[in-house]
Amino acid sequence: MSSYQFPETFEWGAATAAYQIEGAVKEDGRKPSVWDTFSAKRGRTLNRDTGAIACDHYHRYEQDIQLMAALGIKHYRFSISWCRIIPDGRGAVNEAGIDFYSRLVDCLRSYDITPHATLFHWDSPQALEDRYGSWQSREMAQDFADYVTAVVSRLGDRITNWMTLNEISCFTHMSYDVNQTPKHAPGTRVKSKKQVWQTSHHALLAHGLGCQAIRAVSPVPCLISLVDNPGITVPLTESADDIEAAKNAFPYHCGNGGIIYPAITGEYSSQLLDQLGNDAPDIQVGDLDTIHQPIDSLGLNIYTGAYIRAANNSQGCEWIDFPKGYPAMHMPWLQIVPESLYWGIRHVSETLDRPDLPVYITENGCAAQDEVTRSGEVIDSDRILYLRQYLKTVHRAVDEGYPVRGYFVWSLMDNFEWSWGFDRRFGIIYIDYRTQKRIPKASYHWYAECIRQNRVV
Ligand code: GBH
Repeated sequence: MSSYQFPETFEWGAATAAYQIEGAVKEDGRKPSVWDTFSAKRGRTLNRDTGAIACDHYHRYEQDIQLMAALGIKHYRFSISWCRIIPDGRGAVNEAGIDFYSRLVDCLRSYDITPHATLFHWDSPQALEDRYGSWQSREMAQDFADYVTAVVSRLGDRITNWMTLNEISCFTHMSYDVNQTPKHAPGTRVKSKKQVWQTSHHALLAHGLGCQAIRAVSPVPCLISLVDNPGITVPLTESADDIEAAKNAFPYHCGNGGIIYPAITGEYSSQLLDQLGNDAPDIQVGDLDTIHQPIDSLGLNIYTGAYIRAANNSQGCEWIDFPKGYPAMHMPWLQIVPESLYWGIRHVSETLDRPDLPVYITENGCAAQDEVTRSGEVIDSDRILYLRQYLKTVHRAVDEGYPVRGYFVWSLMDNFEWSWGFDRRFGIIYIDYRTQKRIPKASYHWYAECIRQNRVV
């Protein structure tokens, strides 16, 4: 019948993260995360914004869930805050913290919306930063697993879709750096690249131990996924040579070979290890087995891509710079490359030796310079333009038989955009931060129509 139709089973959703929306940072026993500490320091976030109040979702979740229901999504991806559950990072469980997520989940389920919970979206407990430098220490992996045990044993009767860690590189390689002050919390200068790779290795161990903990304590069968933001290599033309070049470039790009490869294949990619030499992390006996746990799906967060073409050099490929004036959305890194979704799904499926592994787009979306009109609307036709083009390439992947199961737009609502504070808006719902009023944008209404018709409109 109509074009761009998705299968009936396709899962439409929206995503958020705890520190970016909840606020209420001192309530019900929560203690600081590294992002509270970092954003309170001068010069770390734009306008010195912090997540102290953010969207006040902690108090307004019912209203937000009503907006999800009106949108028509049946799947909601959110994250759980470690420092609400175990405020000191290790030790006593704060039942009041559990209660918040329990209420949230019950409310979601009363609207027939399936919860997909991310167990860690960058907000490490400050207490563990003070104790041993958080991800610099191997101890962080076991503390994470203990926190996971606390959550899953209490909420696992009602949450059956678990995501371990969101975008390992963003809270390791963007948080610990040798040459500059890192843009992400805790913002630690370290002496060597090897130390940086050690932090992501510890995060991989946390993923592995976290998976084991979930399987051990979940009271019912559940699904586990790892969420990553691989750099996506897109063939400049779709000639056979450029496609081959883009595929070969994939394990080299942005450390892909050091995050999803070990998690899915049990090995750091050989290309990456050659590149790293002495900067490679120390890997203890058994680590790769711990990291390489069976998972049920891979979540991909994709916003943009890099164009690649075939070349006569040792790697057989060339990275193409974006020309001046290339279309981009409201972030310096957010060039519009719609095919990045299609190629992300395809490269994962073809290069990780797991062609059947289900894939979700766990984040895709963009920042735009939204303004409220006199009549009180936000008409973000630019975001619709972006989303429509990207979704069409997800459809292409479905059409060609790649195992892509669902799509979560980033984000349900405008929120604390990390070092950019509230200056950048990624939501399909506008937040007026002075009044906390929610205004569904035009893109919200457009997305509702896609969901209703189960196709890209
Ligand atoms: C996601 O990360 C996050 O999961 C989410 O919390 C966030 O709100 C959303 O994106 C929007 O940013 O500054 O040139 O070094 C996206 C992955 C990885 C994209 C780091 C930007 C930095 C490029 N991001 N990357 S640069």
